[in-house]
Amino acid sequence: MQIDQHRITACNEPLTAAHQRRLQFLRQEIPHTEEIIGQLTAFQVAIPSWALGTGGTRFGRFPGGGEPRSLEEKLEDIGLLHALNRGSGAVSLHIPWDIPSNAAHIRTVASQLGLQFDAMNSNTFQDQPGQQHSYKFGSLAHTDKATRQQAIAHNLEVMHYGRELGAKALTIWLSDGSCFPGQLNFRHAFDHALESFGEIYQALPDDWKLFIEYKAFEPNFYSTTVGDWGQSLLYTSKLGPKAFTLVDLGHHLPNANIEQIVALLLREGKLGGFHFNDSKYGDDDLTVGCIRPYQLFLIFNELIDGMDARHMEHATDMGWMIDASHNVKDPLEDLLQSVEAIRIAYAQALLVDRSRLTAAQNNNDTVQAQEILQHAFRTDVRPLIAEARLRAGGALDPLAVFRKEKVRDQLVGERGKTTIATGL
Ligand code: AOS
Ligand code: ZN
Ligand code: ZN
Repeated sequence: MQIDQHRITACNEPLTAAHQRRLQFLRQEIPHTEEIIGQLTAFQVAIPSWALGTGGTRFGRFPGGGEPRSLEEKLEDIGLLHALNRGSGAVSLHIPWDIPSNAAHIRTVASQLGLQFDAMNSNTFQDQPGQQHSYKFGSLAHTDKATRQQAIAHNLEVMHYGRELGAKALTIWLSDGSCFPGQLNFRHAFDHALESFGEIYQALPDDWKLFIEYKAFEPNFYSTTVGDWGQSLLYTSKLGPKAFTLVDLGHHLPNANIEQIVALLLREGKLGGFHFNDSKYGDDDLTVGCIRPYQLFLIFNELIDGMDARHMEHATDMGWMIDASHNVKDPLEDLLQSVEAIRIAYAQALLVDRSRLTAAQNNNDTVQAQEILQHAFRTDVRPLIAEARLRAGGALDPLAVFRKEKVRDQLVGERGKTTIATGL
């Protein structure tokens, strides 16, 4: 299904006067609203193909119905989100869950919906039917060379599909590690992973980037072979200029200072992409900004500071992706909330008065530095985001339109109640 543009316009109509009033107020408060609206319009967040169905935990899964049954239907879902919020015009695919049997057709479907292909994701954390060597004890870092070769070949295959679709990056999240002390030799595991990454890197097209994602634990619970940003940075530094570290917000040990990690990776020119989500404990699947919106703002504050220092384009010089999928919400409503939270944090960070902040820092005026940051964080920037959406043809209130138009009911009608998103 697609949402009729006229329906979006009709839903916007009764909200327009109040929106204009709020926007007008902000214009008086903030000198550069037009610039911020322009930056928001350019800023697109990629939706992961695996977030369109209900996630679940190892204790159960409660699918809500109407979930996409094919890659086309996954793109259709993201097209729905993008039509509403005009901020999720990209998709991050996963192989083998999303093998494009007809890449030309998939490209056409995506371009009709205004969607680009962001980073491709490989999967050597599961065994696939008919696979020769098991990944039970690892893949790219396995002790057995034949298993490593099989995992390398899989990553080359993912790049092949990505090239056919016009993607420009490969994300490797390597789940290899150990569950018990003594299970593996850390040094050998590192060497094996590095050698395997090296072979993949050699095959990477010149205009592609390789993202190495780190994660502290899960599925391994004693050691992870790419366990933190230091380890990822070691690999990406040794590999070369096309290799970058990817930060998934949920992959740190509790209370890690992610904004400082971001600042230093950017300083080294080695931050390539993001997986946004939120968490309270040790998970990586809650809606972006639902638990720690201030941390998200502080991360964006460092992103802008660091990217501007390197003359990077906010919209295009970083892979902006969501990575979250859980058990209780409608996945599409959840994604609308996540995209909104990301854009709010971005806009708030654009408000920070950087010259005053630098002056406060140089004068060691701790109080003033905090005031400057919190002033930006406490500004309600939602009218700017709504205006960016409105100008691009989107909804003033995407969630309200989603509910008013009964999008989920329509999807259930088309696809059935018991469909299960492929791959989940
Ligand atoms: C796993 O925890 C990582 O966040 C991955 O980035 C991702 O969820 C996975 O690759 C999905 O296929
Ligand atoms: Zn991730
Ligand atoms: Zn994760």
